[in-house]
Amino acid sequence: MAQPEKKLLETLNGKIYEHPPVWMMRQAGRHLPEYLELRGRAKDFLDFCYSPSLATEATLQPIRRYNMDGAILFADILLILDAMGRNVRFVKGEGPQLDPASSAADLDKFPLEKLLDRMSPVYETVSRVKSQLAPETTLIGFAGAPWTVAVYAIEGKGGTDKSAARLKAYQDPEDLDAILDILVETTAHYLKAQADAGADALMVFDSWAEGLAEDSMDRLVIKPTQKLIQRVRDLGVTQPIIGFPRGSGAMLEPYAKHTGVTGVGLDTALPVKWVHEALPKSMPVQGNLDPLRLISGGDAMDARIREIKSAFKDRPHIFNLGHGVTPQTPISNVERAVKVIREE
Ligand code: 1CP
Repeated sequence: MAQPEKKLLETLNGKIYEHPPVWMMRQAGRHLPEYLELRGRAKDFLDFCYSPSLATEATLQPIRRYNMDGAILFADILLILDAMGRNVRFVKGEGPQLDPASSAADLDKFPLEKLLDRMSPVYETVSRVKSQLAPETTLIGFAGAPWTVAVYAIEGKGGTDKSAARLKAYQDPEDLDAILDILVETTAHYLKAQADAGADALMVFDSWAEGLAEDSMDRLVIKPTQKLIQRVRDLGVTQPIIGFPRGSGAMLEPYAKHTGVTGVGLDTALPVKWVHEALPKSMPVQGNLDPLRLISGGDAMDARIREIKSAFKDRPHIFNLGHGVTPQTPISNVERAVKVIREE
């Protein structure tokens, strides 16, 4: 018997559906009571990510509840910095903290094989999830983009205005470039390991692409992403890759054209009609419902979902949010959104 199609994967391969496939960033996590229960079983968040049994279960929870078209590997973009020896801590209520890297040498302490081996529980999670997913569900592996991971490495924490990293890019450009190069190489191998373990598609999160000057966007986001995608392809990976340069604004256009990504994630602020005009007509897009719409729900949420669907009806489109599901989101609104997207 023929396998049922993976709608999400087919969309990345260029297919257009009347009702787009759907998944949501942070679909696993704190808005789900079953996640909170599971989370309590691990010593800390890193242990949780490095436990294939817990991470597999967290990946599958939103699939069981919502029957999403895509499952995203449960892990974190900061694991790679922990593997590099930056001692990543997730402090309750304060977000991630780590030992800041003062130069590229701080990120170059261990041989690549050792780093990749440290992250091997992640590949084990990918292969366990893959064996338990229905054949029509697409499994998405991911990593942080070089710039976003560099921001965490330099600042030593999240939620900043990124000025230390942006200033370093101006004042110490050679060292910043060396940091990005180390991250390109490590991340390429990390993504390849996820692809080899069974990921159907890959996503590169550039969560801190916002607020960069045009020349900085080119140098810190577009060029390193282009290098990363090229390196992943050189390693033999054929899976489609979604790039998500959050906050790129009009620089989405050169990002989409020059990085080599298969499709792009759209943040909430991007005007959908502009996106449709600016990007090549065959390029898949994913996004951009405001996550807060899922808290408020109601007819206004339904209407906005239909507007986004309609704007992208003539191109490959994966329905998603402009950023992650927030902890306050009522489950009933996520259920409702999925129904509206599928016109059920
Ligand atoms: O249990 C908890 O309280 C931890 C909350 C949490 C979760 C559920 C963190 C800490 N990470 C994750 C999982 C995660 N992170 C996933 C898989 C789950 C899913 O999406 O369903 C993914 C894809 C990520 C990626 C990630 N981590 C990004 C990129 C996406 C984005 O949100 O822009 C970023 C920036 C991170 C760093 C991070 N990890 C955790 C937090 C709270 C943050 C952001 C901190 C900051 O503001 O800097």
